[in-house]
Amino acid sequence: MSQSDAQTRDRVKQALRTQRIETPSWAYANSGTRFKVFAQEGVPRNPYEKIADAAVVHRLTGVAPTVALHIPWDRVDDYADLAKYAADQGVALGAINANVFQDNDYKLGSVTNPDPGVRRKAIDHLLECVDIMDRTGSRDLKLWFSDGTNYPGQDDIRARQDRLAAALRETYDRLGDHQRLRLEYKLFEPAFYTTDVPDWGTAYAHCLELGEKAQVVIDTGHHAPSTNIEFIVAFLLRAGKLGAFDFNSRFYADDDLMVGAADPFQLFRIMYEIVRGDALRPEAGIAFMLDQCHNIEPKIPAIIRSVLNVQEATAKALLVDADALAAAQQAGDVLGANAVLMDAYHTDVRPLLAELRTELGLDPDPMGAYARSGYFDKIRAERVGGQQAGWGA
Ligand code: RM4
Ligand code: MN
Repeated sequence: MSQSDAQTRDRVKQALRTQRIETPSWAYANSGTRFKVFAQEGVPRNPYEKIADAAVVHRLTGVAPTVALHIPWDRVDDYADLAKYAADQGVALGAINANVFQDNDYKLGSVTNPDPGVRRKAIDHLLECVDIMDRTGSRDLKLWFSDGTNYPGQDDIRARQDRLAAALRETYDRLGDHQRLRLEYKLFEPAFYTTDVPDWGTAYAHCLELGEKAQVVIDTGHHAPSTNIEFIVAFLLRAGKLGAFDFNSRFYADDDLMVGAADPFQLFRIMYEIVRGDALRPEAGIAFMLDQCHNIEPKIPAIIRSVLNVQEATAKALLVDADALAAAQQAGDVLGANAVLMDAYHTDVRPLLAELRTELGLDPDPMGAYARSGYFDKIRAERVGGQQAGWGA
């Protein structure tokens, strides 16, 4: 290995040491499609057991120290106690995800509903989520709205934007100094004609109007086919308005498959823009979260695999030779510039990541370590009786 190779490895490993990936409580629970939820053995029955599983992922990967909660799925009487339990397990509570999409009252929308009483109920839930953040010490309130309409003429598109803006303003004004509002968009579903926050432009415009503490969430599964997501990353980072990722993979729509499974090259291109924008460091304030469902595969190893996929894409992005790339771009060397990027993408970074884990005192092979740990046999034996957690639980 030449001296510059050794320097590159050190630089890449140093950056990877600072990387943090947040796992979602709901990914540990049962999930499915609208056709069937296939129950699995050993699945958590309450938020405490979800946190125990998340702690296992962190212990094995070393880079997943926080767990996102979903309210009301993770509602408990004593959030301080839940936060303490998490700390005892070696993790912390992360983003609080509001849920204004699973109540009969929300049939025609939540914060954009034509009925002011329903809007009040929805906004009160968002404010309750900020109260919970005060108790859990969470920094981020993540908002996704299923609001929209199914038929032309069903409701006034413009009035719904006014209602959305008013709800966001009231919620934003309730945030503490260190709290932030993250607004997520999604192209369609469950509404099929109009969606009130369908794209990054809409989310960006609302966040701009709200102020500094409001930023956009990119859920990688929430775009039309062929959308250039790395362009959105570059644009929002430049504007200081990229707040978070919900990582997952899609083949068709909002599939929620493991990140990096459908298109590892896209994940690399996204992570390259993150590296280019110097946004990997935790101080840059971007929350890198997973938002996935493991319907047919075992959940904990799937989450470990997802964390490793993000890590591998990041390592490759860090390997891009920035000087060579800039020189080729300046010289108008189209093929040369492309080759610099592809060289990094084609590098097998798994040995480097194994080396990094060994240096951190971890098993170099987290998937194998999980299989050998006996944890699954333990939870399968212990978690009998009670109600397994899942959507709506
Ligand atoms: C939505 C969106 C949100 C997630 C819910 C469960 O489609 O992606 O982030 O909280 O699903
Ligand atoms: Mn999401």
